[in-house]
Amino acid sequence: MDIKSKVSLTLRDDKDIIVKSVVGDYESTGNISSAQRQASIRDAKYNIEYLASAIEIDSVVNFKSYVIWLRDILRTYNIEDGMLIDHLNRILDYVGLNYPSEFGNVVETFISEGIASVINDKGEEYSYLDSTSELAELASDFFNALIDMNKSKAVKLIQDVVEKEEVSIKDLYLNVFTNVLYEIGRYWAMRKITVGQEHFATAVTVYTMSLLYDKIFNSEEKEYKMIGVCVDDELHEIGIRMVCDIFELSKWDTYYLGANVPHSSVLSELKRIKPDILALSVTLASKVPACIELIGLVRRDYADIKIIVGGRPFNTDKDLWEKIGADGYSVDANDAVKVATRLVGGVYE
Ligand code: B12
Repeated sequence: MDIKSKVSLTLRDDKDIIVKSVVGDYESTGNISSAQRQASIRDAKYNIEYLASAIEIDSVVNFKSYVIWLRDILRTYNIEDGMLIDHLNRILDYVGLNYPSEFGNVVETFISEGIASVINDKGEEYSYLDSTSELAELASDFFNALIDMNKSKAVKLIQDVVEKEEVSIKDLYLNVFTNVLYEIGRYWAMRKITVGQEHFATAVTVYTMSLLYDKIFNSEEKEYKMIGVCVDDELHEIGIRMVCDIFELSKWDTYYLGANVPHSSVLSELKRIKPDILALSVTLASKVPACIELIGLVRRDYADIKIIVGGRPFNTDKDLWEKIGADGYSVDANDAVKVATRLVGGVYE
């Protein structure tokens, strides 16, 4: 086992003790309620989990992205950046005091880069809807209908452009639904909308996508087969749903297995369906280790199946797909078809 794997394993095994030490210290420095203490413990566990995963997958970039995301969330609660920096330093101090020095060296690289990004990242306002795309106005109208919780308006906006054949399904997926969901996530993280609004927006988007299915699924002859799946414990399934739908439009026979699929179920479907491509989707960087594990299992039994990966951690760290032993990656669902077709020796039209 290499040093990074040892460190991440140790951090996970000792998570509770580390958190007790880090959060316990806070408790003794001020008055905090029991609810605040529980929230601190939960958040500190997430932080250790993300740190351990980032170390395991050797991706400082993903840890920095996580720390900036956390900083921005804490700011919405008026928690100063200094608190986060202090928290990260406490984790580092704990590792320095309790484990061999080479563990401290590994953790220090990640923590110091994380702290540097808290300080240096400007945290400028941005929007996923500020786009030069011709569909920016439609995306913005759809977004507003969702946060107003106006389901019929949202659905009608999309049905109208589809009926008039003004927009292709690929464009709707990539330039409307994806951007809108990213913006919904940003609004949720900035506490500009509630969890309920976020869940509603997600459900209406999935519903609207399903209304397009008679245009996606047809009985045309298919040349290749693919299975699309989210790794174990990963609940974000809309990205891989889009990937599957766009493969289907490109004359692939697709098998969308959805969210949170145990490794054993993926393996049994591989045996049954015998696809040319297995497409794995990950959104949370902390689930990349599960993806690595699954790739290892597939390689052992199904050497012929090509594996492509995609999702947020791979878009954040562009070298990650290669490091974890996948055959291909693409930033979005459209390019995924090109990559896969090339991998199976086909011609992309
Ligand atoms: C909807 C949503 C949820 C829903 C998901 C429901 C569902 N049916 O999928 C629910 C409520 C379950 C959820 C839960 C959580 N979520 Co959430 N969620 C989102 C949200 C708003 C949209 C996700 C989405 O569908 N995006 C649109 C799709 C199309 O984009 P995509 O997945 O990136 O896919 C594109 C590409 O990446 C690529 N692609 C994707 N997969 C693949 C695969 C292959 C092979 C290829 C080639 C390409 C490819 O193609 C796609 C389209 O072109 C995002 C915001 C965001 N930025 O994405 C937050 C977000 C991802 N969630 C977040 C968080 C924190 C969580 C929770 C931890 C919250 C909590 N405290 O409980 C949990 C974790 C649950 C879990 N264990 O997985 C954070 C993650 C932050 C981080 N630093 O990691 C985000 C970014 C929100 C935010 N801004 O803070 N979430």
